Amino acid sequence: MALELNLQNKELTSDEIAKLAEMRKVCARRILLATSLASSGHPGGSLSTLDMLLVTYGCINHKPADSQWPGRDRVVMSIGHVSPGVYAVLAEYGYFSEEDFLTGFRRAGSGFPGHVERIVPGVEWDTGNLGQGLSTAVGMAQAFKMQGIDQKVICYMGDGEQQKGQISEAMRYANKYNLNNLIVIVDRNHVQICGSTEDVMDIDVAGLFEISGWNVLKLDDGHDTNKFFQAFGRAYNGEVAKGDKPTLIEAQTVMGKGISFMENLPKYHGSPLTQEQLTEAFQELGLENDFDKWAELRKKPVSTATKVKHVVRYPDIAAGEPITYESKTDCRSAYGNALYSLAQANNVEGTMRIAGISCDLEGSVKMGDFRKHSPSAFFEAGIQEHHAATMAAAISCEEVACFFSTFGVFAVSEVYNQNRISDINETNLKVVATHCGLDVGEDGPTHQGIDFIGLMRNYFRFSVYMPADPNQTDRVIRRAALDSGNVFVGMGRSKMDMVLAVDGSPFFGGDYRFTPGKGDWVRNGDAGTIITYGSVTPNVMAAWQKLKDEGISAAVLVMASVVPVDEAAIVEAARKGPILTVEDHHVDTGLGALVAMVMADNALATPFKRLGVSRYGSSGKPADLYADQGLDAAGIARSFREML
Ligand SMILES: Cc1ncc(C[n+]2csc(CCOP(=O)(O)OP(=O)(O)O)c2C)c(N)n1
Repeated sequence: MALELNLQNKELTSDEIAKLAEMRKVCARRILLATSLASSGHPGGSLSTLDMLLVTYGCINHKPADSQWPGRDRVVMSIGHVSPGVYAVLAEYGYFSEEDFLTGFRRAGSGFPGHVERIVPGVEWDTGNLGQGLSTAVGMAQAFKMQGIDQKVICYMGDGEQQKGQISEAMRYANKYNLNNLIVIVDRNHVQICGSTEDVMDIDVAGLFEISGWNVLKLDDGHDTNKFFQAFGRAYNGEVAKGDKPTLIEAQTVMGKGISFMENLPKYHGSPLTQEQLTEAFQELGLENDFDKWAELRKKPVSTATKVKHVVRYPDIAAGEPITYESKTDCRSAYGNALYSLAQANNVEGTMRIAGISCDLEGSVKMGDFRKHSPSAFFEAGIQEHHAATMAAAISCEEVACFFSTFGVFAVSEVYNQNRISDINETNLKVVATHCGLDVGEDGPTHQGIDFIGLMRNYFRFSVYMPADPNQTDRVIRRAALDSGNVFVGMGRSKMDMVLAVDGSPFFGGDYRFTPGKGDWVRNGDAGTIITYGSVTPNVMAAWQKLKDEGISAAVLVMASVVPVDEAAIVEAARKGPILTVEDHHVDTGLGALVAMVMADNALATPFKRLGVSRYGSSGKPADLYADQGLDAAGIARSFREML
């Protein structure tokens, strides 16, 4: 390895300082070349973080030849835009070659994207949307604590970035849960895109961390490798005032450090140098400008040889014994009971495999029994959903099945971009949202999430399950825990009747097992099919009975697996006859839209009607809200008749 620094030493030796200075020069050249070759990218912040990054990788536990060695410390680059600096340093430590980086940077399909991504050996998280990286680092640190693992997490952040509110959420959380295995380094260069941080939006960075309970180490020169080494060593070794708390190193730096005409200019946050400027910069570094040689090499087809598939460890989960409910109950309680049962089957102090996170709604989302059983795996994040969603996703990549629960509106639309970044990072998050749809009732339209399917379908790696009753909820939750990958499970608030088979037994009870991508034919019939899921299923069953009493025999297809959807079952229904979709969701962006798409894709035409929420609901009893939008049994039966 290029350099190994011993954190037991009080300071760097003069040889180490000289070596770091040499490495800086090599890396500064790479940063400038890469951005000029790509005609884009972020040289300024790369040069301001450079010295600290070089020392950090010299100090931490890692194995460049085995970039995903499980025992490694984690470095999360919340400032994903300083990718040139990160790649330059990782190349210096032997993760890949300089040629790989310089010929690939920012080229389509290459292994070196514009913002750091985990396809690059040594990168831990795809970032770029500022303000989320600390929550990711907190999640990793929390997962290590929960499992008794002694590894550190280091998070690099910008000073402009500190303006994001999610960071305050993460700060408070890390303090509350005593994450003393977490070190944050803020690159305090006082510059962001549109000017100085003081002009754009002034923030007392250290003060904010301080009042949130952190240790704060202020460094007057983040380019002084010896000073940074000492501060980093204190933080890493816990030689700080509050040994049980996380530590911030606020390091004063210079944007564009080392190239006289770049220093302190916002322009160079995101502008590469021209050819002439590059020559001038290289003269300052005492180097030749070999731009042309590299530009020639970049004409070769792009190489993908360095790309890695990031391995996330998902635990083997025991599903426990399914519970069958006979009498009216709510899906929320079935979720809470299933989660408790999963904790009993999987959580042993020291190897906790199921974690739960709520945002001041533990009682409403029924996580109480889980918390009592596994207090060290339950995390109350407060009303800080942005942080909680990101943190939960990071925990889910550390051999833990992590359940994040809150109301539908707060679990999906509130944190849409956080979940999107988790989706990009191929996490194993389990979002279980209660209080979806008009079924929320009296709390009114601000609380009635009716857009979750449309939003979730924008992601490429989220399954979406909407169980039809508490028995199906029990089986859906157990299945979600078994499978790796991102899963959303949505449910309403009210108590409901079980869906019964024709013989009167619970359809989803006993031996029923939920299979992703499979619909369930709950009733057969030849007049047409009602396709439904979730809270309105009892109304559909009542409508089925009404129609039957009138001599109309409808089939009922329950589509709890909305993503992936059971295309074959939809095609079968369309071939049989008319289709009515019924859902407690925006009528244009839910299951109805999906069924229409499947029919169009398969060139199938049949009488077809979509029933759903066609305007914001009001505040009132769910039954009245359903009747108001034609989603009660009478309305569903009427629509079916009209369609025929
Ligand atoms: C949420 C979000 N908003 C806006 C941006 C666009 N953006 C990228 S970098 C940046 C400025 C960051 O400033 P700072 O943290 O000081 O980084 P530095 O300029 O020092 O590299 C902005 C606004 C973004 N990436 N994410």
